[in-house]
Amino acid sequence: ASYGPELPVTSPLALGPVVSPPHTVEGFVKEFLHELNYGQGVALSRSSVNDQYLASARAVRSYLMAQWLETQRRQRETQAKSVAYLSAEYLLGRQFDNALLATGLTDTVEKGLAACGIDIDVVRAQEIEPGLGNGGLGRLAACFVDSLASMNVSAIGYGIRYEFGIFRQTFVDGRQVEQPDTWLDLGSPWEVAHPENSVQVGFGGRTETYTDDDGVERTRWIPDSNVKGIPHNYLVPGYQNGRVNTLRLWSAVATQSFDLAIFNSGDYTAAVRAQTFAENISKVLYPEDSTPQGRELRLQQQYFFVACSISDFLNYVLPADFDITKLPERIIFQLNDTHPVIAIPELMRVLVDDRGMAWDEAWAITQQCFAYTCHTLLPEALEVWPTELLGKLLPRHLEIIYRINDEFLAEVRKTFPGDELKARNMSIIAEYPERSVRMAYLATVAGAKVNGVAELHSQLLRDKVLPDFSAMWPEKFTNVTNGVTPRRFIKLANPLLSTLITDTIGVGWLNDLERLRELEPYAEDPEFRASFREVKAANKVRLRALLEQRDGLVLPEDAMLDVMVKRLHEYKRQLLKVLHIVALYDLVVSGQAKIEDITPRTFVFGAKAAPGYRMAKEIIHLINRVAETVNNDPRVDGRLAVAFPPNYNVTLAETLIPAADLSEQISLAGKEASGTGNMKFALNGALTIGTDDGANVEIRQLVGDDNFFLFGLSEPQVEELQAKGYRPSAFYESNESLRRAIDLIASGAFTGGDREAVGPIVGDLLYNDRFMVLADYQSYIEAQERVDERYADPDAWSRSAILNVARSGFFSSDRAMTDYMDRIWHVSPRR
Ligand code: B1H
Repeated sequence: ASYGPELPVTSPLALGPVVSPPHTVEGFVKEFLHELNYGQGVALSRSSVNDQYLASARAVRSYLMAQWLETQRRQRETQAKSVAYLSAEYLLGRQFDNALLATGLTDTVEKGLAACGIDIDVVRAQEIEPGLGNGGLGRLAACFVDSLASMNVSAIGYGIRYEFGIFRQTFVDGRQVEQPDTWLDLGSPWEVAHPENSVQVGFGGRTETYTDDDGVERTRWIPDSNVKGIPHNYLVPGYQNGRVNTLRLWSAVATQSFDLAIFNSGDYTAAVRAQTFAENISKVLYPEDSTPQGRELRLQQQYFFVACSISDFLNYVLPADFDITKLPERIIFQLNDTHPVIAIPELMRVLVDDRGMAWDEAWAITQQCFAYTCHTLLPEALEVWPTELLGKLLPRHLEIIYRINDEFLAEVRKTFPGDELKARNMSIIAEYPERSVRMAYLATVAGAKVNGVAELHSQLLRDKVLPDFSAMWPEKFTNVTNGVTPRRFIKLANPLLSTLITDTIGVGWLNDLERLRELEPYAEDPEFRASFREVKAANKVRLRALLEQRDGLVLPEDAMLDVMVKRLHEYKRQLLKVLHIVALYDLVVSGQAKIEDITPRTFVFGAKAAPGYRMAKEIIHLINRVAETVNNDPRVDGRLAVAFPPNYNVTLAETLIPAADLSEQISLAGKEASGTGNMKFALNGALTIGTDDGANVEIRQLVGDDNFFLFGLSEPQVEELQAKGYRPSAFYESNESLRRAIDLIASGAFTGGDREAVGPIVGDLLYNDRFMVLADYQSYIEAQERVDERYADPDAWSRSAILNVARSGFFSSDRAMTDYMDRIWHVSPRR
């Protein structure tokens, strides 16, 4: 067995390596029919599309299995240092095409299915993507595990198998309505569950001290309830390199022992309630992005998955005779934001309480086994847990955190003698407004390294969020700029561009993305530019067809495609985009501009709002109302159009991004940690209009100022304006176009005369405007005029677009993984 205790193989029939089915059309068809007939239990002639999808997926999976088993065998043999990525989210996207690409089976399977009378596209469309993440943070985790496998790095991803992923978004009268994401309903062919390798995790109860057999005083935790974590393995194939890594996601179920105790007490309903308590833990993904909910269930989720993961790694992945004092030579746990930070006291608890290690030795080990990535700058997004809640749910962990803090504060007082304020500011425990644990501080104290996700973000993290820590431990802080996987976001998403690239520079660029540089000279080649434009045009045709079939949306032909897709958040400033659209609309309907003088543009939005985020939902409503009005106004004549397809997800992104001309990355400077959509657009030949924020800064530096439309305040200018007192109404009063746009919205022109419906938005813009939409308005409009000018010259535009592709190779997640390996993990790829 690959996972769990090994079996002695007694029969010669069972000896020898596991072999994959032959990579031929016949080989696949045989495997497929086997899965269909014996797995699904249907004849081909009677099979449903779902049967066909499940059987194809399982057939494809069986090609990966031998490699997966071999990857693990080698790992057991070499015991190389591994990376364990701990993340509460993995926004994987569809698996089918990715598995085909990794195995090189795309054509074989297409032909095999065709031989059975099945259209592969129909099968593809049957897959519901596992939406086990909210946005950039979850998608980043998915890109990273892809890159680790593709670079032949020994790595394992740990997370939660949510029964319901990110909600399905629908619009009712323009307002967001959430539907549960029932992604598991029709079967989940990509996972392998191992209930026999389940892990038990405790909650609640109390701690007690006792004297062990050697007369040593020890502490133990006596939980008052527990749940069982069942691992579900997902295969993470490297890109055509024979490695298949593991993503292990945990689902929670009730334990028998716990239930039995209650059953025996005769309280049936209490027993069922216990069952519900357990199963709730992995029930649903919290749909907040960038602002955590301090709910008890969320802390339960966090502890549940990290406790399962640490136990799994120590007890199943490591050999039974492993010398635990050597743990740092074998593993580094990378903490994806603070969500898994409770793993730090958990490892301490396991080492000290369960394994009898001395505190100081355990702490020295723990400090080498964790590294922490911060993904935010917004103060409200930094997770804190009230000590009352933490102590109730995890009493032993709270004690451990207190001791870590005591020893840390002693160190602070030694480093900054007499500075009690410093000690209070740096304390892991905050006293106001409520005694609570600052998870980012805990991660910084315990972690070997702390990194931000783009240069600007890492700098602000050091200077603004954790200045005292970076003064105390400057060498702890580093940057790793995010990246995206070119396999999914170029090769799979944009096959036409991929073919053009390969035809031009040859193969090999997909796992050596800096090679896109070789395209640079072709920016001057009229023939190449024409081919490049053809690719873009074909991708637009593909998008039009999809949106028509998916949502009944009919996009105009031959317009600039101006795209803003990301979570709905005030700091990302979808409202600034709305103001631009409204201003253009106003120019037309007021007769200030002739419609023929307006560059035809189709604006596409994609955005989910956290269900409890009122303002975000109001903004969604406004966008839908503006879309309705603009699209149906005969004076506009279809030259401006707004499309807001519901339920933006990875699958839609893969068709939308390759079709885009213009990428909107317009957050207020200093608020977007990095962004990763920005990278996907640049790599697919869209030009960016953006602020100097997050990774935009690096995109602009790489592609060049001429090929990037920069606008807006810089981060220091934002600070300055804030300090001297920002008055949004001053901008409203002094800028006519802005005033007209806001007045038009306020008049109810887009809401059928209903002014109340837009009251909250207008009021906030004029009297609060925390993210300085009005301050950046003029600069944004001027940048959009530069966009129109460039677009009017197709050769100039294509030249810039090609240079965006050629110069964005840096944003491969392979490069990000190399940076993590060099700066943080100190592991290297296998040969
Ligand atoms: C990012 C989150 C996030 N930053 C809390 N923070 C969550 C915070 O469920 N929660 O409570 C969920 C997600 N997500 C994003 O991370 C940043 O906003 C992006 O700028 C960045 O590109 C991305 C990946 O680093």
